[in-house]
Amino acid sequence: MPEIAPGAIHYPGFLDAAAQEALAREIADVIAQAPLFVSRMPKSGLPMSVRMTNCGPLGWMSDKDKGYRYEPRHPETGAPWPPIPQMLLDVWDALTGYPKPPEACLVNVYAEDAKMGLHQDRDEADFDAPILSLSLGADCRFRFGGRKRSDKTIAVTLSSGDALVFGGPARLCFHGVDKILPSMLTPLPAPLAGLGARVNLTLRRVT
Ligand code: MD3
Ligand code: FE
Repeated sequence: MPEIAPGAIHYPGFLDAAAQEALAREIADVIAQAPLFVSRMPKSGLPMSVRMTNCGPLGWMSDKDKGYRYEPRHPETGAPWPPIPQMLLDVWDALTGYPKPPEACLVNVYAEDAKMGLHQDRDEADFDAPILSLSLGADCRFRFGGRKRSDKTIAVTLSSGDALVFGGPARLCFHGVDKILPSMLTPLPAPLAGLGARVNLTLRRVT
């Protein structure tokens, strides 16, 4: 398990093919209950290129007027987010060992041309808890830097089934997704096929 930076541990292929398919079924269920939506940048109102939804007590979203935040309900249906699937709670326990369960699981769906600019995750009240990320489908070029935007960055390829845990000094490091890599080799598992090229799940404590 290479530590890509202090506090950032990469578990390549943590989920085998059967576990990836089981997870894809769970996430397809989540999307059926909480449809994918597009968040917008604060102030400019420009749409993000990633489509998203959430499960868990709280979900991350952003719009023009109120900006980045967590909400207990879907912005379009008004329904509470569906629960976090048990298999994700089990992965959280296994990889983070954190004594409290995740409160938010953000589901990011990337089309082949989607990306995510360099940013910090700082919309949470609790920076002590780690963040867990799981990837499905196409590889991506993930970028990881330091606590300042201008710090040196490294590129890491994330592949289907990979897990990453960001704790301690890595929790507030800048990161983003430069690009999705050609997806012909690793399509999304069947339950998610057609929605995009890559899915990333990010589990967090919020309060
Ligand atoms: C490092 N998602 O949703 S996952 C995000 O692939 C986000 O969808 C990306 O960045 C994605 O905020 C990257 C890896 C990740 C997630 C959260 C982090 C890396 C992180 C938080 C702190 C440091
Ligand atoms: Fe992030």
